[in-house]
Amino acid sequence: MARQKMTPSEALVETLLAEGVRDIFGIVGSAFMGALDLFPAAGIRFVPVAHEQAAAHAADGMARVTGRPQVCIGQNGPGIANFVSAMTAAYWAHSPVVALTPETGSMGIGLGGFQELDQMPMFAKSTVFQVRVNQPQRMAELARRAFYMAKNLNGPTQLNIPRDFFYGVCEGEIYPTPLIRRGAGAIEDLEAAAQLALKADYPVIVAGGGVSQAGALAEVTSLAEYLTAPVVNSYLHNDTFPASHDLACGPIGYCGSKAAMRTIQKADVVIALGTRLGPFGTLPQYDMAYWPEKAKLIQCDTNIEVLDLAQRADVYSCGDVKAFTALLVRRLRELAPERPVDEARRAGVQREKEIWAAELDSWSSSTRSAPMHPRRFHREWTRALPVNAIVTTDIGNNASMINAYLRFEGIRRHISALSWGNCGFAYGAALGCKLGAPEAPVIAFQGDGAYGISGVAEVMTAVRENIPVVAIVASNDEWGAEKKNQIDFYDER
Ligand SMILES: Cc1ncc(C[n+]2csc(CCOP(=O)(O)OP(=O)(O)O)c2C)c(N)n1
Ligand SMILES: [Mg+2]
Repeated sequence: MARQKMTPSEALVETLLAEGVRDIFGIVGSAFMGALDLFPAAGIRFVPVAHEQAAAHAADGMARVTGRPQVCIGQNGPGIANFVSAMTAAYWAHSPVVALTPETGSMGIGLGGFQELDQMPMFAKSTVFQVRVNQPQRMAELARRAFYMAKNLNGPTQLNIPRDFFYGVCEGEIYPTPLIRRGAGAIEDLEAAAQLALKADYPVIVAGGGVSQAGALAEVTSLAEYLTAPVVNSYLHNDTFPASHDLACGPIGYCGSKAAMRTIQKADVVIALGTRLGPFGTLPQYDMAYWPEKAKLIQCDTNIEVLDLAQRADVYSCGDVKAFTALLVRRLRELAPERPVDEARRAGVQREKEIWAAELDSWSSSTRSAPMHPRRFHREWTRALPVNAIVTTDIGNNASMINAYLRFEGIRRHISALSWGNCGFAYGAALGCKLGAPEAPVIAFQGDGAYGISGVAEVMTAVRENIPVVAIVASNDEWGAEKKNQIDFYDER
């Protein structure tokens, strides 16, 4: 589209359309009526929620299942302030949420009028890019920039708009933002990775969230099969390798799979794909310090800021996980075309999995029915999940316990609060997941405490907007995870 005269509200809405946005989550407010008024004509569905936190979680959930930027909007001041926690969840998840944040009118900024708050500082640490529309004429350009940065820096962005700047006349050019390909990273790094992987006695792959985001499952599977390398999922990313695969060991980290942790303990080379290897995800578990400190480490991630962060590696590659892994496999096949399957290693993995399955089973077989033992409950409901189900998970004792039970066969299925760890994530995120993947059954799993923070109110949203998600609430009448701290460390007070 060539440059055209339009209102800034039109420029914004046209930009949203160019980016493929069809749903926007938020709560109505006088600050953005001009844009809101255009949504129906543009075919954009405005999904009103009960609390703005859920709007940002829904945009995040939708972004994570679609892989495309998604949008939330709210009233200046108190509405926008309610986004903060959810935006931070999206930030640590590298999820492209674009927050449209109308603010006090340009002529009133600083006067202490109605609903005033400087809205930039509070998102400074939870966005990859922020911009204030400083001239209404720049609406299309800056809105486009917010999408460009969300897509290419893999994280939430903020477009802050003085509320009077929705009106008037501007000239804008509308076109979709490009996705800049990263490629496989530097060829030298790829070669070093191939040499290291080839020499490994016991290579183990850590499949992080980046495997989902890059759509790299086929490539990671080829790499695992070529090397006969067991694969562990990073913490709260149980969907980054098919659970039924021979070489799948399940997740490391809090309440994860002992088979995964015992397996990675044996590694002499770890290939970390799309993970920052955050400290919370490698902490000792089940009294086991499983992280192989002496192993050589290869780390590939598209986000340069997560390399050399929590773990020092021997080979780094800043590249797209899919492209990197594909080329790594190709290079390995060149170097050693006839590499046989390591049957002993495969059998060893099988054995670890059987031992862990039997142990988990023994914890989960209580026959008591009222109240049912939580582990029995978790085993039963996770077994009943359809194979294409998407599960959003919250934070709490039960939400953590299910890490050992949740199995997925495909990517973009396990959508969790991750290291932000906020109670109240699951239900709002599930609303967005359902709109992003309408064919999939979507289950929001949380404790009763977390459900009270956000879920209960958002049931009104789900019913009114006809967004059929299933809430599973582990109701134990307690903030269980914190009660556990009081029991364990405060003499049961
Ligand atoms: C927003 C927020 N507030 C408080 C906490 C601290 N916290 C962590 S787990 C937890 C208890 C969760 O209780 P519930 O959802 O009922 O799950 P349960 O542990 O009982 O399974 C709390 C309060 C948090 N993580 N996030
Ligand atoms: Mg509880």
